[in-house]
Amino acid sequence: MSRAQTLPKASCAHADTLENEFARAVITGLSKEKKTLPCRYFYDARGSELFEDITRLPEYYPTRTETQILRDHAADIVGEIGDGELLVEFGSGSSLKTEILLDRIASSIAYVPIDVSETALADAKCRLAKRYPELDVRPIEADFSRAIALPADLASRRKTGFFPGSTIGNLAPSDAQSLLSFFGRALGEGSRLIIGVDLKKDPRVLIEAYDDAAGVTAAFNLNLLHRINRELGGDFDERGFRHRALYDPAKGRVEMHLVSARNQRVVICGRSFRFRENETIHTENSYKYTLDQFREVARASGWNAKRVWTDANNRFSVHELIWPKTGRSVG
Ligand code: SAH
Ligand code: AVI
Repeated sequence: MSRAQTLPKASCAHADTLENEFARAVITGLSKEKKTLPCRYFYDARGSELFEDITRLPEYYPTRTETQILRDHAADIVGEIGDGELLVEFGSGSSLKTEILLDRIASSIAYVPIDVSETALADAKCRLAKRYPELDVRPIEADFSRAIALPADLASRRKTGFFPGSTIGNLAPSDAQSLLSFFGRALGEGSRLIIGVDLKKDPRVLIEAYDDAAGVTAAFNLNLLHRINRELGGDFDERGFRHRALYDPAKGRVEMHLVSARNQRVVICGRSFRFRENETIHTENSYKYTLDQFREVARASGWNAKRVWTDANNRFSVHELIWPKTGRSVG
């Protein structure tokens, strides 16, 4: 019998299928020698709000920089999107960057935002409906790494994928490669993917971006403990953990951790977890690439790298990838 099946349902207040998945992920992650929690669970309603606050922080350069790149090159980026096409966005969040593209698309298209955050999808759909009354918006609340059923009436359309925000950086390069292959197969032959990728830079800039002075990123990280308390009946004491961000130059990634301030025990779903003082829960990786490193991941996943746009300071990149028409095999 798997761990998931042995979870005591009664102690998990709202144990429907998705939350059982959450419970399974939390119990598996906290049972490891080096404790981890998957970063996709940051994005409950409060987490999605906190992420939007992060995007407006002076230290968090990625959103500002990518937005400017998209604005500067919008005409080139949307250039080929024609009538009847489908724009599929992975991890769409607020869909604010999408508006930069939509403002440039003259044709009648359909837009499929995919996200795990129900509230982010609902807010975005409501705003887009007002701003673009003609746009056919079909949100999908799902994990983009799982099989995604596109609406049947839209599935045969020519597709452009949009994956901004450097969310790809939250996966290890080998997982990023698999995810990109999966997107290629899902979008189909001849499709394009416009993907935002954060670039390697001075580690001090990186650390500040993930450990801002106002403590918003700390609140975003700690919110995961509130979510566990609320949805899984956990008894985390937020004051018992501190936010930490570090840059590992060998791995080329920013890591976020929650550091236990003391020896303590926490009960979740009826299970007890022991934390030593200074022991950490590793909650997120944010990999940074050079242009060539990312092109190599894209190439290995089966995509052809076409154009790339960057800002003047080479902080961030937006790549255009093409999924080949020949049906070549990918590993
Ligand atoms: N694309 C937006 C939001 C980036 S934040 C931007 O560029 O600003 C990352 C978004 O991806 C969040 O909205 C989060 O809910 C979503 N997300 C993270 N992991 C996901 C997954 N596995 N499946 C679907 N959505 C995911
Ligand atoms: C969504 N993702 C790319 C963000 C990042 O920069 O890794 C999430 C984030 N974590 C801390 N701040 C922002």
